[in-house]
Amino acid sequence: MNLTKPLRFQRFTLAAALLLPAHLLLIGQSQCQTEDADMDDWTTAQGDCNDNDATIYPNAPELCDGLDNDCDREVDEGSLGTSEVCPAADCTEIQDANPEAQSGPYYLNAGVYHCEMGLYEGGWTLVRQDALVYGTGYDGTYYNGEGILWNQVLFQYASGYVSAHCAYPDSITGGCNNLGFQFGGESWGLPLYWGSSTCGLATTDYTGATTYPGGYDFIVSRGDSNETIRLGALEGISSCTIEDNHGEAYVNIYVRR
Ligand SMILES: [Ca+2]
Ligand SMILES: [Ca+2]
Ligand SMILES: [Ca+2]
Ligand SMILES: [Ca+2]
Repeated sequence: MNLTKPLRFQRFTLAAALLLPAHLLLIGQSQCQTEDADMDDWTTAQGDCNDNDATIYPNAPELCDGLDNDCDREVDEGSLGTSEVCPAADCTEIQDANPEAQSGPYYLNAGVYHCEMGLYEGGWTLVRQDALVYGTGYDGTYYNGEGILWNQVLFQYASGYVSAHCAYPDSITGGCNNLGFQFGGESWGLPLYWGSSTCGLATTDYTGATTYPGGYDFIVSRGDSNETIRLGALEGISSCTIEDNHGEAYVNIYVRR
């Protein structure tokens, strides 16, 4: 019987005794009784399903690398969009694949985007932060130029106000608002509660497809689309009475499926 313990065992035991609670110390002792080739503190007998790769062991973080890191026989589960190795189409796909995914930046096919997972059931891809709205015209930028597929757009109030007959945000739930939007080549659209003059501007009525989930935010729904999105103050766009159209507001624009 060999009473001399291997040096590695002695070092581990000393470190473990200083750092680990007793039950973990016992685990450490048992694992050192067999080989741990990749030094990830798990032996094959303990469940290391690849003892030649230290990123692979039971309960390891599941990396986006084409491998089953946590040894549960599923490859890359819950890691979609966490690396440029496996980009997602959009934030809706990430949330579908991992309902626990948190808000933050993710890798999409179109680049790195902020995904909003907690707001209004989540799955939102931010296609523009702080889009400018002003009363005497419109920002010429078409957002979602990358063509991310959507069937809902969230216009989230960020800051400021703009006046074009009625002021946004103060009047948005009170019978009128001055915001309009344009999807692709469509006419400018009207959300619910539109009450001010459009001055003959060609418009598409989205009254039945507009919801107000809270505050001054509003969601517009329609069929699947990858169209661009533009936002403006309709009275200013149609140049009917621009003298009173003062102010600037900023709106975040999100899409989801
Ligand atoms: Ca190992
Ligand atoms: Ca391993
Ligand atoms: Ca896995
Ligand atoms: Ca993996």
